[in-house]
This record gives sequence, C-alpha cells and structure tokens, in this order.
Amino acid sequence: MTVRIAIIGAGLMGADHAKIVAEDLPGASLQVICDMDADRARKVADAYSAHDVDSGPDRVAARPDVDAVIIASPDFTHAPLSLSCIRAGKRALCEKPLSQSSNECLQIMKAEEAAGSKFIMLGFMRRFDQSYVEMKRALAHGAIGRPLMMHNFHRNVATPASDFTGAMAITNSAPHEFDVVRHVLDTEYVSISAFQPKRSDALVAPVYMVLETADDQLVNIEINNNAAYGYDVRAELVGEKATIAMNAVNYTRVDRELGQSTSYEADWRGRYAEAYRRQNRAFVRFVETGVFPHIASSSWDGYCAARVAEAGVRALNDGRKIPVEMIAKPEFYA
Ligand code: INS
Repeated sequence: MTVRIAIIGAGLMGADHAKIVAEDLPGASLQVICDMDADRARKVADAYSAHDVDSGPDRVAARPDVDAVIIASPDFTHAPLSLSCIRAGKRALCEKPLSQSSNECLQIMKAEEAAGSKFIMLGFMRRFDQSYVEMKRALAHGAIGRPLMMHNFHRNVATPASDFTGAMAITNSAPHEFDVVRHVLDTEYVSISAFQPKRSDALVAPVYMVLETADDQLVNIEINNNAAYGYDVRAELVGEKATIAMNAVNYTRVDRELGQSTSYEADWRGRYAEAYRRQNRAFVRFVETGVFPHIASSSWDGYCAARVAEAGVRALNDGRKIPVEMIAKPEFYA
C-alpha cells in the first residue's frame, strides 16, 4: 500500500518535504499540498507533481484520500493541526516545535493517550543525523567514559524574520539542541541560565545558555542567529576518558593561491538533507506499521523541549538561573 501524504504549509520547509516525498520516499506518494494561500500551494504542487491542492488546513487530515500528514505550517499552528490529525486518526510528522506552550503539548499528549496510540512524530531531525547517532553510540559502548559536558554551537546566517528576538532564539532555534542533547545523554535538564552579549547594531545578538542535567552534567548552547558567514552547527561531547566531536560536513575542498577552503551551507536543508530523508522514511514506516520509531521524538519530547524553552526565556528575561520543572513521564510514553 502506498502512503498518501498531505503536506500542510507550502513555505520553505513544506516545499522541502514535498521534494523529499516526491523524489526520495519509497512507499509514499505526494497527495495534497495545502496552504491558505492557494497560489503558493499550487506552485509547490506543480513543482513536485502532487495530485491535489487544498486551502483548508483544518480539514486536510480528514480527507479520505489522505493517509498521513506532514505539518510544516507556522509554529503557532502546529498544536491545533496535530490535534486535528489525532481526531481524524491520521499519523503526522509535525515540524518542530510541537508548541511553544508546554500546556498545549500536554493537551496533545492527553489526546494521544485517549486515542490509545501515538499519532505525532516530531520533526527533530537531528536525532537522525549521523554525527549525533555516532555520539550516542560512543556513549553506549563506553568509548568516552561517563559524559561530563556537551558543548553546542548553532549558527544561522541571518534571522528568518526581522522581528526575531532573543526569546525566539530559545523557542525556535534552541529546541533542536534541547532535544538532541537530552536524547544523546539520555537525561533531563534541571536548570537553565541564559546570557546575551551586546551587538553594535540592531540585529539579535547570540544567546548563550548553560544547562545542568539530572545526572550532574553541564550543557552549553550558543545560538547565534546572525552569524553571517554560514549555517554552522557543532557539538562536542566530553567524557571522563575521551571526547567525541562533530566534523563539519564537506565533500570537497578547494586548494588555491597558497590557501585551502571548504564551504558552508546557507541553511539547514542542505546540512541535514540526509537526516531529513532518514527521518521521513522512519515516518512512513511508522504509518505503515503503527510502531513508533524508537529514535524519533514524540509528543512527550515536544513537551520537554517546550518546558526547557519556557524556563530559558524566563532565565534570559530575569537574568538568573531557572529550575526546569516537568511532570513525571507518563507510562504511555515510557
Ligand atoms: C529554523 C530551523 C533550523 C534552525 C533555525 C530555525 O526554524 O529549525 O534548523 O537552524 O535557527 O529558525
């Protein structure tokens, strides 16, 4: 059986998912592109030969010709659209964040529990990136000893919108690190502090965070949304016996005029191209089998990321360390 996928949101990520579904996703077909802007939906649908277009995001999940949904619309629509998928009994791959409000994440968890099954796989694609996979494996095999610290840099060329703020660095960009680090270390955070240097211009300055984990480890995260030079994500995991660091991903380098250079991607779609494909294949298997992929993020992980982000924004605003308080993990997500 072919999994007929509807994509909600025909912006940057919606178009990228459409390309992946159309070109790189065995077992799936691109059924519907949905966007409230009908012309935008039509453009993406034509580019990747989708069967149909729709301009009603709320009704797409219930369409009888749709088996599964990819939610790639603006952040604030993720939670209500996830709920509409659960109501329609359709599995969804929801772009991060699940919601910026942990209370909304709890509502989604309740809806899944009531439906008796997981429906939402969250698009924290970094879990599928080979570098984090190898870090997690190194830890599991004892290759670096007990983990003590994880350093993380997350740099974008420029903010996606001119009204981007330091708080949004924490709620929109940092959730990637919040999620993948707790996944690699297999722990939870207990506190967060956040700091910001001052830039000489009006652009958003980097946000620097320090988190403590329940296992007495330290995690630091630099989110620099206006790094200017390229899309650059780095991480190094420090253990008691050794460290493991991520290499920059480059297939080529240029040697020229007594120098050597490699290049950066302009954004995450290129850097994580393979991770997105692995993630989306795992999603199709989830739809086919009903078995939630063990490596993927669930609504619970979306709740955890939102809780940390909420504490992080308070830490930045109040200028002090804030405890990260979470509900106990429900049995349903164990
Ligand atoms: C995007 C996306 C990227 C991240 C950006 C964020 O929404 O999640 O992976 O690097 O900072 O704005």
